[in-house]
Amino acid sequence: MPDTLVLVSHALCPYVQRAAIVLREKGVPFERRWVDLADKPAWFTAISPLGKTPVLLVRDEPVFESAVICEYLDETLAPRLHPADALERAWHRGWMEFGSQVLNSVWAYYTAPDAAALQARREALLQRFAQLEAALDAQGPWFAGEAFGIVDAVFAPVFRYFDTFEAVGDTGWFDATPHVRAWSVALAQRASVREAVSPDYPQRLREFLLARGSELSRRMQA
Ligand SMILES: N[C@@H](CCC(=O)N[C@@H](CS)C(=O)NCC(=O)O)C(=O)O
Repeated sequence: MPDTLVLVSHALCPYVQRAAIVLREKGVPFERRWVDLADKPAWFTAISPLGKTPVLLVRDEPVFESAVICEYLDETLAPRLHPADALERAWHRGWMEFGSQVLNSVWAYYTAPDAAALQARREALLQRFAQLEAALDAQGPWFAGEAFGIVDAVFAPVFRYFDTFEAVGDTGWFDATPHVRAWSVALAQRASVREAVSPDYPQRLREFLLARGSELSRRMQA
């Protein structure tokens, strides 16, 4: 009898998407339980020590922190997404953490209070993309070549922000990094990535960005 898996989710959370992508890549059924992070219910704070999504309930036992959830799923369910070699695996884990740092920089970007901060934070992100350009397998389609891995699941939700930024006229993100662009395009087409969010995600993200009161919000309104 397979374990019952419940992914406690927030509609816009990129860390939740990582776990949803890995679950879909594993081909296992799972249930979504949605939570409003602006009004956390008691059942949620009881199972999430840091008050954050995602939490994966495995036979009702909570596993928290997205990287831990992805690693747990990879250790317990086929097919293996991490490389078999320990040194390669360590390298992939480093790039997973890099993905979390890029998410922090994305947050800094869309909350930038003025034009100067927005520009400085854009340049910081472009520098991260240049580092990725040098690190990834130029042949693609995935980060490490032909095998889709957890690093891919980590970066797919990162790139989703840039689809929305580009859609609102904030363009040119990948002009200097063609391999990162190709990687992001391949990720956007992958079924596990598409299904990690609900169809209204782009609209919800737009509303969320507009409501930040930031320089980007003002440019979106203009
Ligand atoms: N390090 C955590 C980060 C998760 C995280 O930041 N989740 C956000 C939503 S995307 C959250 O739950 N924030 C609510 C809060 O901090 O109160 C992970 O990788 O799971």
